[in-house]
Amino acid sequence: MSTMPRDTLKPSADCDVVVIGAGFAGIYALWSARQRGLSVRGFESASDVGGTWFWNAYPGARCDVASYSYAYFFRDEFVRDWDWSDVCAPQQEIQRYLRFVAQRCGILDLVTFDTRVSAVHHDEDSGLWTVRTSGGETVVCRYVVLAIGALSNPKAPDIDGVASFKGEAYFTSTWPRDRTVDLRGKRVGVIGTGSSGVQVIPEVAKLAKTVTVFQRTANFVVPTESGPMDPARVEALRKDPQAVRSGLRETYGGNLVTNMGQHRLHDLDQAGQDEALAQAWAGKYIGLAFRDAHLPEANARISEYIRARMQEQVNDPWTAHHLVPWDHPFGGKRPCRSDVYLQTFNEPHVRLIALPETPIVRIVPDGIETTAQKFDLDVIVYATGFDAVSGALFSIDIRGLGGATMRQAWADGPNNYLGTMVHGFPNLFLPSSAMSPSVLSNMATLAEQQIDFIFDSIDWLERNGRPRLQPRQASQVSWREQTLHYAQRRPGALTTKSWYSGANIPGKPRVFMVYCGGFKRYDDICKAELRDGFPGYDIVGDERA
Ligand code: N01
Repeated sequence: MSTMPRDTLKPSADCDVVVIGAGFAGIYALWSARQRGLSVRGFESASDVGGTWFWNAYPGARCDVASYSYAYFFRDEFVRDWDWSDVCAPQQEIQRYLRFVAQRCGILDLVTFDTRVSAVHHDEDSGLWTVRTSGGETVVCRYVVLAIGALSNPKAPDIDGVASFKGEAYFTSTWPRDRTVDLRGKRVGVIGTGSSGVQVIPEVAKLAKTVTVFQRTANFVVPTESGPMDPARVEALRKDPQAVRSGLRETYGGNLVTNMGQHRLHDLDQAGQDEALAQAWAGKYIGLAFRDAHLPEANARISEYIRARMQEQVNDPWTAHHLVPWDHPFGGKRPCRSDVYLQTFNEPHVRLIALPETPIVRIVPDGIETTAQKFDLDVIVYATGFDAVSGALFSIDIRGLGGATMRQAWADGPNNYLGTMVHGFPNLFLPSSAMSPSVLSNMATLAEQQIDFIFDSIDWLERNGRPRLQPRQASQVSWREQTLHYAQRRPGALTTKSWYSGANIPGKPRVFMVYCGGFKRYDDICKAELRDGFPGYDIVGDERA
């Protein structure tokens, strides 16, 4: 039997930080750790960096947030040395960009690729975390950054007979990257008409013999900003990237939008409203044009305007009517953006099936059966979305204080403070998670802001004798209330069925997951915590207490 004193039996850390995931947030986290003198390891389940931009390699995938601000700003060289080909950059280009940044930052060697993290367990005595991987490796560390993304766990299709299909089946969320999927001359069925479906369907239609689109819920589809980058705007960004970086955090959505919120619709007469709406539609910024877009009256007018513009683009009246969302207001869930989606339904080989009228009964070996007819198909494309936020989190066995699991902590839905930490899980950080500005902001700006907040917090802990930080229960309760408060002010947020509130997954607790109080307000609250010594947190082992 060992006679070693108890202290020497405690595990010691292999490194200061483990970062899980190498997308936008993970790459910046790895760089930040090293920059601040911390030792760091990274794990990534994919074979390369990119996160969402690695996996969602479906035809037509591109960013519908403008490249002017959907990029890193933490080093001037990334603004000055990278040329975007389009205001809405395609998926392959964004993935190349992320590799370029990772290479320039010298963080690729820190990451073990093709490796999934299976467990992350806290040891109360030592205050350390043990990270276990699918490759059988164990790493002990002080801090864990779970940069695993909000939309990284595909939703399993809840349709009978999925496994029985004998043709080819593809998910937009895990589209093959090692070969070209040949859809030429094939009969293709696409299930799902969210942002991914809206982008993939026009591309499928260019090649397939027939395209049958199975739509359960129509979505708002507004124009994209796609087109060449404006050299004057690029020049302005390059002049002082750090000023741009600070400026992004002063906005509502973390975006550089020059034409945002010029009017209040309410202040204009009917003719003035018509003109302002037409300008906003032609300028491709209708979602951001009006200061009172969040008020029910203005929102109803904007929704009505977009529905009319959508219907105009489709020749067949039945199809036009069914492609328009009548069940929710604009912004109630994430609007889709495309300049070609609606017109695709004017092609003779493209057909819309409205599932509320004729639901899918089952998938059969050679196609899809609805209550009205059987569709013979060679290929099924699932654009059926994600088990957002908690899906990816629960795929890892996470245990905090007292061995409590993250599943237990989130039994009633996501629960955290400032979107980044969970009570009972000290020194474990969750960028891009629930109850942050999330997808209602620019995710690139958010990644930099949250990673800065996380590493400023870690710096503070390192300077103060390495105590452990966890949010107070009361802070979580209040943060959930604040998130709900702002959601209540957003038309349709709490009444529309969407992944924002977990409503796309049967049985998932309904909690609105996006903080709609605006990026600036969010950033100010984070800064106040740092400035005031973390009043919303418990600091375990703080020698000053
Ligand atoms: O997923 P979704 P997504 N039977 O959940 C349908 C981001 N993104 O991958 O609405 C029939 O929006 C489902 O129908 P319903 C963006 O944040 C960004 O498209 O549940 N249909 C819906 O139509 C976005 O919000 C970009 O009735 C079924 C669709 O599948 C998020 O990713 C591009 C079904 C799923 O839509 C998710 O978008 C792409 C079933 N059993 C995505 N199950 C950018 O450009 C599901 N559906 C930045």
